[in-house]
Amino acid sequence: MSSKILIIGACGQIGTELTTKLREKYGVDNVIASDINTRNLDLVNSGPFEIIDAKNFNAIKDCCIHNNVKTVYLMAALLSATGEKYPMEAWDLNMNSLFHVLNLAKQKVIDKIFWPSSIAVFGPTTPSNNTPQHTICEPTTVYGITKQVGERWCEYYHNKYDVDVRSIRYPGIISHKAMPGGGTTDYAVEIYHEAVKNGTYECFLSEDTSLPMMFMEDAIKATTELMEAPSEKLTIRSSYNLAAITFTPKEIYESIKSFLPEFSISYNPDFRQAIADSWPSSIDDRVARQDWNWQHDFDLDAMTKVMLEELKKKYN
Ligand code: AKB
Repeated sequence: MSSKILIIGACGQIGTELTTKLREKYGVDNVIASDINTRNLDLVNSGPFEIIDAKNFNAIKDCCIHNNVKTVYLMAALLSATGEKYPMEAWDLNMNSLFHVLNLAKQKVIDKIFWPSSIAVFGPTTPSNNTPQHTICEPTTVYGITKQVGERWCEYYHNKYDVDVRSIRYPGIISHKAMPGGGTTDYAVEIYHEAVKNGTYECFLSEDTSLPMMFMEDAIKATTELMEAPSEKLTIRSSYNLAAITFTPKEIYESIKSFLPEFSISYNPDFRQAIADSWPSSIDDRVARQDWNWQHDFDLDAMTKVMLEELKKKYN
C-alpha cells in the first residue's frame, strides 16, 4: 500500500485548504482528512474522511496503521480567544494531540509531522517590531503558552528521538473559504464578509492595532514548501518565524474602501484587544527565507482584490 497523509482537524480554516492542496499534489486517495465532526460537508465528501478526536491516541494510531499513514498534519487546536474562555480545554487539546503525534513518530509508526505554532508564542516583553527568530517568549495567553511549550517539545523530540517535525509560527491567516474560529486575528476575515454582505463592520480591535498577517495561499505555500524542504537544510526544529504583511484595522479598512467606496467601519475593542497588544506588530523571517527560500506573494491590496471577488461570488 502506498504511504498516506493524515490531516487532523481538516475541517478548520487552514485544514480545509491544506486538504485541497495536498490532494491536488499527492492524489485524492493518498490524503485522509479527519476531524472531530463532519461540520464541513464539502470537505467530507471530497475524498477519504474519518471522524477522529485529536485527543484520542488510539484512534490516531489505528488510522495511521490501517492506512499506512506516514505523514501527519496536526491542525486541531483551540485558538487564542477561545483558549481564554476555556483554558483547561485548550491545554488538554493543544498539548495532548501534539504528544500523540510526537509519540507515534518516536515509535516509528509515522515518519513526518507538521505542527502549527503561532505568533502567540510572543508576549509583551518580546521586541514588537521585526521580532527575531530567537527572542524573549513570555506569552500571556493559554494558547500562546501551549504553542511555546509545544515548540520546546518538538525540538526535544527532534534532538532526542530524531523525530522529523516541522513547524511555522503562523501569523493571522486570511481566507474566503472556511471561517476561522476563536482567534484574535479573526477580525481581518470578518471585515471582508461584512463589507460584502452589509457594507459596514464593527471591529473588536482598535484602529491602530498592527498585527502580522498572511493570505491563505501564502500560508499553504509555506506549509507545503517547508514539508518538502530537504531535512538537512532545516536549522529550526522548534518553529520558524514567518511573515508576509502587517496592517492595522484602519489600513485594511482603507484597502477595502478603495474597492468599495461606501464601506464604513466603527471600533469597539473587547477582551481581544489585550491579546493583540501582547503580540508583535511585525516579524523577522529571514531564517525561513534562508533555509527553505520562503517568499510571500500577496500584499494587502492583492489580497483584498481576491477576497472581495470571491466573497461577492459567494454572497450574490
Ligand atoms: C489567533 O488569533 O489566535 C490565531 C493565531 C495568530 O495563531 N489566528
